[in-house]
Amino acid sequence: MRYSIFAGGKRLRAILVMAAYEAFGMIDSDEVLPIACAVEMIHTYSLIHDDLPCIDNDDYRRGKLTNHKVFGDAIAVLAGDALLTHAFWLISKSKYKNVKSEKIIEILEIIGNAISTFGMIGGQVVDIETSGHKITPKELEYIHVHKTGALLHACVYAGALLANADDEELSNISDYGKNIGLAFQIIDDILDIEGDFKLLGKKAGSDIINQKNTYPSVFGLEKSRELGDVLINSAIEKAKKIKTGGTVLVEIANFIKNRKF
Ligand code: GRG
Repeated sequence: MRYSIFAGGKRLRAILVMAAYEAFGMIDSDEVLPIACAVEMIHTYSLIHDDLPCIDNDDYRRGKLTNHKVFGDAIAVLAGDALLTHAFWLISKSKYKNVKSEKIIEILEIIGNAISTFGMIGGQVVDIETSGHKITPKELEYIHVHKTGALLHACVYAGALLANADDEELSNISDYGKNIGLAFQIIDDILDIEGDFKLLGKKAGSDIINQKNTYPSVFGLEKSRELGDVLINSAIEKAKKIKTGGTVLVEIANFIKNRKF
């Protein structure tokens, strides 16, 4: 668990929870940190499992050997399971940081749903089952929105919920999350073709080896970049609507667009 969680990574999901929370004028890091850490644990679990020989069979992640390469498949499966479980325990412990139980339940609902069969796992299943087959743009969007976008969306939504954002603000942040979520995976697809091992911390080209359907394989590189840009611009528009301060969310959207890792 420690090997993979402290292997590095951008900490984007934790940052999104905190940025959304702070966008609504909140600054109590004690309250938001358990949720931010929990989503990183969930994300790291998904990476450990995704790298397994039975899924993507990758040797490097975050610039280091993948978990199963160091500890073996059985411990890698269990490290992922334990990180996932630990995350929910950590969120429940927010009650000691004076977060109201009803708020904790709302956050559990949004994160639980995002990584369930209705979210990340559902997207991953369709991704695996359609590998090597021709799919429609709609099916591809389903995969990306669920496999990657759902957790990113849940991060900003959970931060906003914790900050007591009202319905209109929740709707804006939700659109922001959906847009950056899909854009993030489109850009990930592009980096899997053009990325550099030293910056990415993992080998590029894994999608082609695993016969994955990606935005570049369905739309071509140029069109994929355009689609990513449209989504990022829509996200920025929504962030700018947050009266209390969406500047950091705008910067994160731009970071996602320009990232090289
Ligand atoms: C249950 C066996 C089993 C497998 C499930 C849940 C799962 C496998 C896979 C989830 C899908 C997944 C891993 C999507 C990839 C999302 C993605 C683009 C990850 C890379 O995120 P970054 O770039 O990584 O933010 P860092 O290392 O910076 O945190």
